Amino acid sequence: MAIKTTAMGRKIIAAIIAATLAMPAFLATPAFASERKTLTETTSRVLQKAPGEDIYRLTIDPVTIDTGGFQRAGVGFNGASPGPVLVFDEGEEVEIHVKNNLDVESSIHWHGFILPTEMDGVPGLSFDGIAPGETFVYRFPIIQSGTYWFHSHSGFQEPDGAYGAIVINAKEREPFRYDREYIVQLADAHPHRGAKIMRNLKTLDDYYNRQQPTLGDFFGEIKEKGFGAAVAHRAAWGNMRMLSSDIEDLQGFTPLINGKSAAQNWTGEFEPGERIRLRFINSSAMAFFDIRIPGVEMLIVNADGNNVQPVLVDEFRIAVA
Ligand SMILES: [Cu+2]
Repeated sequence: MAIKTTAMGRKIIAAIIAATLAMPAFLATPAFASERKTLTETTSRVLQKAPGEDIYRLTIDPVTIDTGGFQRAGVGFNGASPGPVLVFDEGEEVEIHVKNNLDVESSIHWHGFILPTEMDGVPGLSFDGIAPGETFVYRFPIIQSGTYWFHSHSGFQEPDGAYGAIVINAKEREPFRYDREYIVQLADAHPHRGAKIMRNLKTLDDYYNRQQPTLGDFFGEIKEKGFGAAVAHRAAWGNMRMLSSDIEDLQGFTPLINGKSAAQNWTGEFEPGERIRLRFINSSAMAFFDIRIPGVEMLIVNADGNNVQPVLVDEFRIAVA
């Protein structure tokens, strides 16, 4: 069972600069005729502080997940999945009030953050969770920079939709330049809620295997390699209590970019010749993504919040965080 219930997996977050073909990726020093377009300008989803308050307010809410292909009940922040984008500055101290509007316990874990244990947001480990109707106040200093994310750490709320992106602006000047930036938060939505998936898998481990080997396949194998070899093959898989077609526990996900399916077509606009910083985050329960922008090379400049020796790629793979 690979659906994620804890944040044990390594965070793999890559920030990418993609250069359009109109401009050689390394050498061109673009004329900065226009101002840099920050996230606040490129996405309406950046969370602002309420007027007159120096705090952020988040709510954990029941939402509807709609991929265009299916709709189901889920969990989100401030009424949406994914939740708002949080933009912090390295060096600041943040205060975030989180109200749980669900009828079950909830929590927010700040993925990849270096912070005091009691602010980490893992129920049973660093705090008691947030009871229905209650508000928990997170307060911590921001002592790092880069691209991160936050998610519920209770039950299956995260694969059910309770995730959002975080960007921390670096205090020092970064060793690369860009004209515009976007969040590209990847996820996988399943038509079944996490609890239902767990129940089905506990009842029948191949419940979600859509390619069950059939009797016809068996006869085909006999014809191909003989009766003895066909039986031995079946027996070997039987001893492992697995199906030969069992490449993943759970099939049927719809991949999402910023909460939108391929049909819903998330779009990031740019002008020809601009350098775009794409901040990739894999918030999936299970899906790895192979990322490619046809005809465009990408320069990887930062991973897990650390600047890296730039690597020019035309495709990269990003694992579950
Ligand atoms: Cu996490």
